[in-house]
Amino acid sequence: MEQRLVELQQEALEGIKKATDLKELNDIRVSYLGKKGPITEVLKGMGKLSAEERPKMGALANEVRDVIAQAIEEKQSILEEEAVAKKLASETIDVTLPGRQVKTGNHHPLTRIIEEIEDLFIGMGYTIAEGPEVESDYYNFEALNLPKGHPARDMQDSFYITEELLLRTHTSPMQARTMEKQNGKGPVKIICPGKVYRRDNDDATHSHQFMQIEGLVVDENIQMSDLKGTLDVFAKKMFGEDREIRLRPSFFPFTEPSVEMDISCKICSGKGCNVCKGTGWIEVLGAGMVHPNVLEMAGYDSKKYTGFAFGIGSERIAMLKYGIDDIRHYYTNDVRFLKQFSIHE
Ligand code: 2NM
Repeated sequence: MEQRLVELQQEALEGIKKATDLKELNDIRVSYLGKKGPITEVLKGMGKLSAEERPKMGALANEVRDVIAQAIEEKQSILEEEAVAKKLASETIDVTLPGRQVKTGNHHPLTRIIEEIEDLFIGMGYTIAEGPEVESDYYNFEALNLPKGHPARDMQDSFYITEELLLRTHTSPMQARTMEKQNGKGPVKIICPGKVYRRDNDDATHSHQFMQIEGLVVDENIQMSDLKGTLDVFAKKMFGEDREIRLRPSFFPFTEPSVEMDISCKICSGKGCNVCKGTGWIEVLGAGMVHPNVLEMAGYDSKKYTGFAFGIGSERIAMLKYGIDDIRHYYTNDVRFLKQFSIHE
């Protein structure tokens, strides 16, 4: 019996030593230490032993069981540690690997120009006023000194929705609305950016929908020199400090006098080239002193208040600044075009 117990201990210890995973180890525990295991079996035969031998054999059987249990416990913690180490190794992250590149978009060139112009005027104390693209005939024309029958209101030139409603042909209606809200008092200093619509056949320089930024300053003692100084700041900030401006007489129904502003050609510095068509000057925008009729219709006393206004075509400014040769590039969204204005990579 003693011999059998020693053999069992040896067998068990060997099995434990060879076990490679926790399941195998548990099987060993069940088969040696379980109720139906060989040790229990040996103890059942103790009845045949003498009274002196019985306690000795009992003590030995307990010892064997304890040795096996102890060995299983030790092996178990080793296998558990190994399992954790293996899991950690398999989950290791190489923090030195370069990350996957995230593709980012960027602002559209027109958006960039508009925001740049907005910032420039905000810096001079202007606020931004935005309004509806579907306008009434009154604000789009009447309030801007374009009475019924005026040639610029021709059905051929505007997108009418009803007799009284149309897609605005400029952002000036927003300026008429802003002036009107003042109840004939106080200064106005705003820019109105936004989409405008004209019935035109689209080509390299025309689009039936485009973006405008119009400016308006109304106060006591506003003069032509204020307009010229403002436009000079705009031209230099937009196109470079070495640019010069010139104002040519022009005509708009809502301003008197009216002017068009040119900037000196950056390409040839005034000598004449194909960009400025040999003149040395490039037309940039229209402007003028707000017509007394416009001020009066908005509720201002035109003897007390004067003002200047200007209209900037956003597409044209961006075309000049970035050297874009076809207005349609803005709207067709070819990524090869858009990518050239990316601030990334
Ligand atoms: C231009 C040229 C000249 C203009 C006038 C007004 C208003 F509402 F005050 F009468 N807003 N914008 C104006 C003047 C616009 O665009 C070429």
